[in-house]
Amino acid sequence: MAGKQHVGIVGAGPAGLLLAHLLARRGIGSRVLERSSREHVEGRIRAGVLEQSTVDALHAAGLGERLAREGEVHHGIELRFGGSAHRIDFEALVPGHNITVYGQREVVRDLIAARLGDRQAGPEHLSFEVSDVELAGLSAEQPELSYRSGGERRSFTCDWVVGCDGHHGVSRHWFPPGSSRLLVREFPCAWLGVLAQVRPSTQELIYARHERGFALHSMRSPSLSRFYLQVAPDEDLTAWSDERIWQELRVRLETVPGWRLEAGPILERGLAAMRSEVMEPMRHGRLVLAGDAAHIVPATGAKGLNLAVADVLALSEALADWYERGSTELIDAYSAACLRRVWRVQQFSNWMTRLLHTFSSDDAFERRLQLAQLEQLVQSRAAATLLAENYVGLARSGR
Ligand code: FAS
Ligand code: PHB
Repeated sequence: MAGKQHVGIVGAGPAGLLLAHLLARRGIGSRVLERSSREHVEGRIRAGVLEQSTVDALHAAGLGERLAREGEVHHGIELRFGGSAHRIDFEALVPGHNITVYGQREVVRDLIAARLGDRQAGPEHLSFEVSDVELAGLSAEQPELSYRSGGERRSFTCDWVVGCDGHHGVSRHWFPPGSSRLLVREFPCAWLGVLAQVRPSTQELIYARHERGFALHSMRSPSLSRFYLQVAPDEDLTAWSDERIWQELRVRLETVPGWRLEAGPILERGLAAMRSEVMEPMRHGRLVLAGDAAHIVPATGAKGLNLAVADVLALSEALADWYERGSTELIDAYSAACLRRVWRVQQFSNWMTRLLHTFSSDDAFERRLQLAQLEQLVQSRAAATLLAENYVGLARSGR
C-alpha cells in the first residue's frame, strides 16, 4: 500500500523509537520499520547506565514515570586495582551530576508502550517483523522505502529517511559510493555479559582492573545483577559454565579484604565486541543516520545508548525546525554537531578501555604505565574530575 509519510525510520531500538516519539510530540508523523519481533526487541539485554541528560530527556518526553519509580540514582563508581578499592565521588567532583541505573530493555519497553498507546499515530506507524527494507530515490525529494511484511511487498514515500538500524543495519550502506567513510578501531577482546538473579554485592558499579582481565559489577534492580568479564574476541561461550563464570568473577572482583561476591542463578549470557566505529558524515541528502547505525563505542564508558539519545534529540529538533520553519540550518549542521560529541565520547571510551583492560600484547612496561595512570586517577582531583565529567555525561553542547 503506497502512501506518503513525513519521516521513514528504519529500526525500533531506542534511537528509532525515541525519534518517532519526539516527532509525534511535534505533530510530525513517522513510520518505523523493525525487522525483529516485538518480543525480541523488548527482550534484548544491553545498556544499563543512563546519563543525567538522557534521564532529563526521557522525563521531558513524558517517558519518566517508571524510570523515576524503578531507576536507581548513583553518585559514584568504584575502581578496583592493585588490591584496593577507590571511589570516584561524583557529588564531590561534579556536584549535582549523577547517573541512573535503568536497563535499556526497560527504556525500550517504555518507548514501545508509548508508541503503541499513541492514538494520533497512523495505523501502521510501527511495524515489527518486516524484511528486505530498501531505499529508492535517495536523490529525489521524496525517497521511497519499500519492505516485505506479511508476504507482501509494500512501500511509501517520505520527506526524510532515518537509519536507526544499529551496527548491523542496512541504512549506512545506502550512502552513495565515495560519499562517506567508516573509521574503525577494534580491541583484541570481547565482553562476556551475564545477567544473574542475585542481589548486587555492591551499592555502586565496580570497574576492576586485574592481571587476568577486566571485570565489571553492575546491576539492574535490588534482585538482579549484571556482570561483564573481559574475554578473547573469539571466545567460545559454551566453554563457560555457570561455575566457571562465578569462579572468574570472584578471582577478578574479590581483591579487597573482606569483600565477597554473592552468586545466584544465571538468567542470560552473551558476548559483545569491544569495537569503535564512526560513519562520517551522518547524513547524505534526505538520508540521515542516528545511534549505532552511525557509531559504536566500547561499552566500558557506558555511552552507546546515551550517544544514541543525544543524536535523536538533535535530529528531532532539526526535523521539527525544517517542518515548522522550512529552515535547513539545524539539519545542515546535524552531522558535524553530532560528530563533535561522538569523537569526545570515542576518546573517553577508548581511554577507559585501555586503562582497565589487560591484553596479552601488553608488555610489563605497558602494564606499569597502566597502574601509574590508575594511581594518578585516584590521587589527583584533577584527573578524577576529568573521568567523572565524562562518565556522568557531557553537556548537550558536547563541551
Ligand atoms: P539498536 O542496535 O539498539 O537498534 C537497532 C534496531 O534496528 C534493532 O531493533 C534491529 O533489530 C533493527 N534493525 C537492524 N537492521 C534492520 C533492518 N535491515 N531492517 C529493519 N530493522 C533493522 N551500550 C552501553 O552503553 N552499555 C552496554 O552495556 C551495552 N551493551 C551492549 C551489548 C550488545 C550485544 C550490543 C550489540 C550493544 C550494547 N550497547 C551497550 C550499545 C547499545 O546499548 C546501543 O548503543 C544502543 O542499542 C543503540 O541504540 P540504537 O541506535 O537504537 O541501535
Ligand atoms: C551495564 O550495566 O550494562 C553497564 C554498566 C556500565 C558499563 C557498561 C555496561 O560501562
